[in-house]
Amino acid sequence: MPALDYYRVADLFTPEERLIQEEARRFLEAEAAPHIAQWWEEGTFPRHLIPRFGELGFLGSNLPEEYGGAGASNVAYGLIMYELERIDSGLRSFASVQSSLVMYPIYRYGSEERRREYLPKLARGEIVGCFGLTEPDGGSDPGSMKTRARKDGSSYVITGRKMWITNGNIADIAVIWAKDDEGVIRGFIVPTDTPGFRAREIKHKASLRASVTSELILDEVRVDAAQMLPEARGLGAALSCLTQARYGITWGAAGVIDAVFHEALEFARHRITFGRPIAERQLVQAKLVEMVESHTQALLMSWRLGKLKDEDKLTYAQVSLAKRSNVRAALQAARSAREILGGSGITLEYAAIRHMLNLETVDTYEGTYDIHTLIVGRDVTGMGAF
Ligand code: TGC
Ligand code: FAD
Repeated sequence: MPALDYYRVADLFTPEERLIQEEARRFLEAEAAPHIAQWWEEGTFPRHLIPRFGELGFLGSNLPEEYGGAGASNVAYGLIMYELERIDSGLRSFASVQSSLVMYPIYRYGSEERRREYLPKLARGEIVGCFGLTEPDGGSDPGSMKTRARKDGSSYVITGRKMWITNGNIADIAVIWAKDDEGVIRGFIVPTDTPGFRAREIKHKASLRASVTSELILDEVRVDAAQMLPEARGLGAALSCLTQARYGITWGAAGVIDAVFHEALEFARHRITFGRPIAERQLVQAKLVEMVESHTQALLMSWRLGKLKDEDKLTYAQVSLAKRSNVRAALQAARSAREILGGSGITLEYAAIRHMLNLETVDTYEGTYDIHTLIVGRDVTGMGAF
């Protein structure tokens, strides 16, 4: 199935970017699409795909090759996220966390020794990382975190709890954000086999079921001071990682609209009611056109953000606008597709309801819809309303 592309946005991609997208689609159609509904229903993440993601350059694709990245453009990175989320938000979440929330902070804020130690293994998918910022008392305001890192000789001793952590139970390392003795937020690379570190998987999710979500409990976890990210000082460092991940999510949301549009269109062409295919009905066409419209807007926004990012001109509020808009548009598209499918749409035989339920998480994590409204609101008025 060719990608939905009403305005020929792909003409703006380089040949290399188009090739990366085609290869990702070919692989995911063969290896993930036939099984994703089952993984989702069983509540399992396909761990066997992790090294394959590494081989294909899905992990840290926009980081330099000398650290194991693929040195690809930000648009190419986005297109990989588009293809992953076109299959399922859980697959994209895995890659987002590994690339933008684990590799990026180590690359951007880590010492040269830690970069060389961890980045190539993370890029190959030999080890898995997770990112612990959110705490049980409220994720929207991470500056109020309670986790503490007490300096003790040449070590830091970390105590606290992190909630809703993607990859938590399958991670070999966790990037943990904690306040030091001066109350400054610092980032630490914590091997998950360190005594005092525990991960508890969160079960019974009705969303993002093909993804591992965990609570992390750190009880006097002692790490060498060399595990700290020396250049990360203050909340802004942690938030800068979110900007990278949110950028990828804007592309992933467009991928979902592509998936649910094609599914709904195919169904509508063949579903006969009152003697005619429902695709001939104006009310059904209106829903399909809204999907094409929101996909076109989402793709153009993401592509423009990618170019601004390549030119180092991107602001985090610009990313917030697209995260907010593209994810909400994808959620609406998935709901409309589910509606077009009628009763069939409530089964996992079709992807619409799985995407719809996944997107309830995507609309909330990485900053809720309302928090992104307030981020852009502050940017345009100069007045914070948090
Ligand atoms: P505030 O005063 O706004 O910011 C503190 C400093 O940070 C700077 N900053 C950013 N820098 C880069 N990127 C961003 N996105 C930034 N946002 C803010 C800011 O300029 C400031 O710098 P400086 O030099 O002046 O100190 O801090 P605040 O405490 O008022 O918080 C503001 C707020 C609400 C925007 C922020 O806390 C926020 O974004 N909250 C939402 C939290 C969130 O998104 N959590 C996500 C957790 S990770 C996750 O969900 C992973 S899901 C898996 C997946 O990605 O697939
Ligand atoms: P709260 O912050 O308690 O917000 C509750 C409600 O209040 C929301 O509707 C919010 O918009 C609203 N609200 C809050 N403050 C304001 C305000 N000032 N004005 C108006 N409304 C407001 N976090 C990580 O650190 N790492 C991960 O890997 C990760 N993965 C996740 C995976 C899943 C499946 C989920 C569900 C979450 C994940 N998160 C992760 C956490 C996620 O980022 C948080 O859930 C999110 O930031 C919201 O925090 P909260 O759930 O505590 O809601």
